[in-house]
Amino acid sequence: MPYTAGLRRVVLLCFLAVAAPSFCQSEAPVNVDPRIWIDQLGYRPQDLKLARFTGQETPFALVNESGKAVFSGTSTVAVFDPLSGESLRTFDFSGFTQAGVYHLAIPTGGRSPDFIIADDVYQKLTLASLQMLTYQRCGTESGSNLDSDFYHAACHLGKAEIWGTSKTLKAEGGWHDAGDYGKYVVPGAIAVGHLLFAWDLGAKVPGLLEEARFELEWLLRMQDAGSGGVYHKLTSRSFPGMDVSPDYDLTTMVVSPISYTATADFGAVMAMAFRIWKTTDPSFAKKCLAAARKAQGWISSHPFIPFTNPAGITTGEYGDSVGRDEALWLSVEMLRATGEKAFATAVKKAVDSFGLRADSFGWADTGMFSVAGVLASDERLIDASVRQQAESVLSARAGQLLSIAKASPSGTMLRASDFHWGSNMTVLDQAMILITASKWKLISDVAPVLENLHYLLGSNPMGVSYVTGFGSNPVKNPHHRPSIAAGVFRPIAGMLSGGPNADLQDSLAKNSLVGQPPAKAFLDDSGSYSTNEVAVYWNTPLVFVLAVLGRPDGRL
Ligand code: G3I
Ligand code: 9MR
Ligand code: ZN
Repeated sequence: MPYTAGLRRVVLLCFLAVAAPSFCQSEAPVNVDPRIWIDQLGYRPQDLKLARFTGQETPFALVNESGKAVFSGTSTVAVFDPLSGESLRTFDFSGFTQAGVYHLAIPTGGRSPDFIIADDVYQKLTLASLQMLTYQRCGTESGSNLDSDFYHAACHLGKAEIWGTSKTLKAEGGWHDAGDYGKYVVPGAIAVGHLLFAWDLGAKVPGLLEEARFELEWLLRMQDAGSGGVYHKLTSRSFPGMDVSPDYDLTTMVVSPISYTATADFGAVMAMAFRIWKTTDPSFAKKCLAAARKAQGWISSHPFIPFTNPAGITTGEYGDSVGRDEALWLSVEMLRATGEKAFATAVKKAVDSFGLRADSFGWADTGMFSVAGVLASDERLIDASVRQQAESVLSARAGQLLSIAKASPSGTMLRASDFHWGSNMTVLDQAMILITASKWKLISDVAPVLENLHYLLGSNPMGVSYVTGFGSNPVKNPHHRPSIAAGVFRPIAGMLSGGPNADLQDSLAKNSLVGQPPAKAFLDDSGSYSTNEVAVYWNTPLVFVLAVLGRPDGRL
């Protein structure tokens, strides 16, 4: 029988009269309804607060800890969601803004898990997502401030062979990349770039600069003193076993040859580091700028050649078929650091040749770093046409993302074509793009930033929070050697899983995810590295978004 307005009101009143007493639950909720998708951490009071529902039309109530229904409404019309293959309705409880612990309930007795409404709902997660980097530190024993269940002694000490030579360099330092113990300059520099960009935007999270500096100090050791070129990575020849803790990985470490993209990314973040430390630590800042200049010198005198693994090395490649985006980013950051006309000329020449691309803050396509850098540059230095192009490409990209979100029943900016390896970074990359556009007043609507965050924290068809240790149903089995080797049957907290990957790129995914809708192509299994690994440069965009959200005024 179709709901009429009057019938609906009767049902709602009956439901509210009955609902409250039955929600005086002290024990953990037993009737959690998986059809209700929510941010399992919660919501900020003044933000849009929408839950998704895959069932039939229904009234709903927002119920407080004492079981009292404090807000009510009715689900919206169902809209098909191509990401999940479900028809989604929405429970809109945005009108309620009082801080507290709540859950959503529907007349059938189903309910959501508890969640929080509070201004600081993401504060603990912000610090934990940054602390993931501390857990990834190489060369030091895990600190007393970390969870003792994951204690390890200092790892990867001694010398690493430089491939193809008889030379060596110190193996320790920097962050282990991900679920493996390799250290890779390209993603490591990108991760530092995310942190320093957040700092540039006024997100002064305690410990953020210290963490970035730990990686920068290792990056400095990866530069060849003679040529200024930067070695691509420092890894074992092949990946160690999944049950090997960092301090028990005694395989020989090998430094892979210098690469164009490693050198350019290295130079860009060294130039950023000069700007950020020039008043607080001038000697470190000068060291970074000198290294950036040497990297620039190498880039200017070498053609782009894509990096491929050298013989005998089978660890992560981070290959890239295009190097001009990295070279442009380096020129932009050198201009910001030095104000020298030569770099303004280089930027204009590159932009006139192949334009600016508001593509991503990712490890392969770095165009958004250049767009953001151009917009932040001194207007007296940057060519007006370059700045205008940066505004234009970013406006177009942000407008496209907003249109996608507006049309999406999930409220996110995601499309079915976004679900590749590391899709959860894409979720955050889109948020970073919107935040950048908002910073330069190119857009005003930033609600999809929060919707993308809500997706990561539970409002998704898997019903999981993709951050370990956070939410009522967090990812539990990431592809992460330190967590597995610890043998405590839980992972280190605060790590973002790579997320659904419709390309089915590991054997478990190939065996069990065929035919799944893109946002369901996920396995919470430590063997599924193409859907469930973690990585420092997937966590740093999470730090960026949370840190910017957590700025004193709370505005984006
Ligand atoms: O974006 C394209 C898409 O347009 C195309 O349709 C699709 C077809 O397969 O490919 C997509 O590119 C994928 C790319 O990730 C997206 O970022 C590639 O297939 C995929 O192979 C590539 O995977 C990379 C993976 O290493 C394998 O090389 C991931 O980006 C990268 O994050 C991951 O990095 C690993 C390190 O090698 C080792 N340490 C762990 C780390 C995280 O898993
Ligand atoms: O653990 C490795 C992970 O960090 C990489 O992202 C992934 C893809 O390169 O490879 C993982 O290592 C697996 C290897 O590729 C195949 N044999 C099993 C290894 C552990 O799962
Ligand atoms: Zn190590």
